[in-house]
Amino acid sequence: MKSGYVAVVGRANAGKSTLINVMVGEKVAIVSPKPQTTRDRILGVLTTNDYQIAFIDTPGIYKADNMLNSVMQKTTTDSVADVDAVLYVLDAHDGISDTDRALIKKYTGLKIPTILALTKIDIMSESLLISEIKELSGENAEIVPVSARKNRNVKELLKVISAHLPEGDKLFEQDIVSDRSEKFMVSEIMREKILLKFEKEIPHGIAIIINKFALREDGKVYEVNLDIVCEKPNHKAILIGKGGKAIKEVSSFARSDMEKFLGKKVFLTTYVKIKEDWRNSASLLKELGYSENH
Ligand SMILES: Nc1nc2c(ncn2[C@@H]2O[C@H](COP(=O)(O)OP(=O)(O)OP(=O)(O)O)[C@@H](O)[C@H]2O)c(=O)[nH]1
Ligand SMILES: [Mg+2]
Repeated sequence: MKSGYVAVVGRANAGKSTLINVMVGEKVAIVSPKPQTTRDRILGVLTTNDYQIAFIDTPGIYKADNMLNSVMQKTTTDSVADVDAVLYVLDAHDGISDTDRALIKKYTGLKIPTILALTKIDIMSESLLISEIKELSGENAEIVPVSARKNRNVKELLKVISAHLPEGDKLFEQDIVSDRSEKFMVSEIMREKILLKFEKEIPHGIAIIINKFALREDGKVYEVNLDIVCEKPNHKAILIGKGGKAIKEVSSFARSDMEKFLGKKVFLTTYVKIKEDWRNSASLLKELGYSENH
């Protein structure tokens, strides 16, 4: 069989995590319309009779303007070392930017098979797609147009990726889909609901600390106790809302998704805490799990 690691890279918000979730067939990474949703390297594994692909989801390429961003960008750079193929995800409906051109040059120059997934074709014109394919046809890379949202041409993309992988044994057990713990996913679900509900800079300055993640003795209910860390007192006030309305609403959405994910009831307690400018503090980044070797 064929097996290997595939780094999934591209600009922030291109649709990398959505595409990985569809390819793997399970939600291994959170998704939102805001750039910089993914902060960590996350593995999503797809196993079939013919191949096993270990996708490495990465933080999207974005101008680093604080220490957290720099750590995220390093995570992405490091993720491309030693992979068997690179899947460059391009938001085709947004057009090819100079950043895309430079990044595609960089990855195709690495002498690793590179596949360009032109995604979001469900919301764009065919003529734009054709002109983009023409422009990219000179690159040393296979081009596959897809829609992750409408699950269009994803099987074709998997065929192309697997064809580029070396022959080898499975890297993971048959039933493994992610390298992340349930506790990590629970904290990510909380962050996803905040990304979806709140506007402007607030969601980007949020981190989650899980204080308790335990199954009650009856085996039916998970007790989850977490802190939502924000950067400023006015952010805390917005997160909590009038009479606690906002935090109640966002916690209720998160709880419902956590229950779906865990297959059990969840008893969720949330607190909002302030850690001033944590995105620029090396020690706080470490405490919050965003150190470089994370
Ligand atoms: N219409 C359409 N929207 C999509 C498609 N794929 C992703 N999206 C949307 O694009 C937005 C970004 O998706 P993500 O998967 O979070 O993008 P990402 O590249 O992982 O972003 P970062 O983690 O921030 O780098 C979300 O609102 C998705 O719903 C698609 O095929 N079609
Ligand atoms: Mg992502």
